[in-house]
Amino acid sequence: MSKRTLDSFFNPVQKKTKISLSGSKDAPSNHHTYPFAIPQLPPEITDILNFAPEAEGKVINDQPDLDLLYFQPYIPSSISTPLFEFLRGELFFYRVKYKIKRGPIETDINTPRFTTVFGVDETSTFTPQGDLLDATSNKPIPKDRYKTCKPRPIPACLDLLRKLTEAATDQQYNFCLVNYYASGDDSISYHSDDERFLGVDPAIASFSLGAKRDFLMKHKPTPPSDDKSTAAMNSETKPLKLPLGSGDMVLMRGTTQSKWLHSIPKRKGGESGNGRINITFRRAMVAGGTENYYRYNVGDGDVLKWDGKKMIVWGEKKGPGEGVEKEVKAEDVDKGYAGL
Ligand SMILES: O=C(O)CCC(=O)C(=O)O
Repeated sequence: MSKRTLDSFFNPVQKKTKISLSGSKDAPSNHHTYPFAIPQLPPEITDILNFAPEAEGKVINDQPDLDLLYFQPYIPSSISTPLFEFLRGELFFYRVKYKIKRGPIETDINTPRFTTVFGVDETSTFTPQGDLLDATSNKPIPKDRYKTCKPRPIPACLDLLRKLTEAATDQQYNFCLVNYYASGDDSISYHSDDERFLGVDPAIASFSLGAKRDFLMKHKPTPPSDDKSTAAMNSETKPLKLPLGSGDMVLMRGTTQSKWLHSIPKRKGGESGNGRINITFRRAMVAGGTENYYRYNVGDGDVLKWDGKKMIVWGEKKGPGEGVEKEVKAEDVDKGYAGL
């Protein structure tokens, strides 16, 4: 039996499912927490997206504790650029700043990429009108459930991809995080998405659109032991490198988050200056997860929007059609990822 057939046998999660959702004739997605409405995907994109994944996922589990399903690509190649352009042009983003305290030392962090987030943990659900209900009682949530953030529903343009991904991966997701790396100066440091609010061994589906960027992975340090494979992991071996192209998707599952770290390092030259979008779907279990995601991906700074050439501060218009106040450059220093 070929490797591919064996993989499909042991990982019977790659289903081609057609989910019909409305196209651009419907109203844009809006919510009282959105700075502006987000249009529906045009039918030219949805019609083809419905047939994702384009390629069969390849299992990568030949290293200790690693379990990936790598789709090259997942999003059909004919629509990966239009989808990238659509999301960059229509979503609102943030450049989040925050402080972290390690012992007595407080450090200012400038997140070295643009971020945005949608969704709510599984203790709450949105009604079609966008009101939050308790997931168990179906009654309005207590006023103090979310103290530091206002959760907002996933807009239709990302919810279609979420539903397709749920069907293809046999997982459920209630959060969508979006990163925009404007240039090779934007990055995400080595970290793992192993927060307790995601539960044990979370599955995270991670999509790439736009410029190709390297996704590096390395095993977390393990306690000293005589075991040769452990010693090999601890020595500075070369990281695993996945050169993620437009439309690719990596499903990280099993012990990948608890045992491995991943990053998108800064890069000079190449196509990174054309911009890259990353979309991750995850499932948060408790309200603390919702607070965390909004704190580190929305924060309390300006709303930013793509003006066709660059990200600008949105909402400081001087007159009709004039929105340019201040260009936001990728100039921040990567002081480390502290996405807890
Ligand atoms: O941009 C990527 O591919 C990785 C994003 C990531 O690691 C994260 O959002 O936690």
